[in-house]
Amino acid sequence: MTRNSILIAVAIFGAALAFQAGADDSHHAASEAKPAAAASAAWTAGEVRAIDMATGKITIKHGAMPKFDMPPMTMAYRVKDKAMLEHLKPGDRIRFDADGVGGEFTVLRLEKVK
Ligand SMILES: [Cu+2]
Repeated sequence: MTRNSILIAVAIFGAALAFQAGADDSHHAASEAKPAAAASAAWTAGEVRAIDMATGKITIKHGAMPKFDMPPMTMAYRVKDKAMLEHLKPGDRIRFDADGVGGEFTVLRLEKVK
């Protein structure tokens, strides 16, 4: 190795380290943003219209969901876990939090409301 090629190698290594540090910083920022996003997760009020245990879907007549730009409507959601559908029946009042998972609106949390 010539002296010049060593200098170039050191420069490339330095640039790689700087790049990694930059990537690390953005990862750190993203993980810091998570608690805030979780805290702002909003419950949406709804009423159960139909339950499909076989497909793991629930049809909900729900209020406006600003996060999806959705007006009040009745629609089917996938549920994160089919067990969430146990003890639910049409007519039950609920509140829920949903998100887009794999391109489908998916209920992540759900509670009965009295
Ligand atoms: Cu909707």
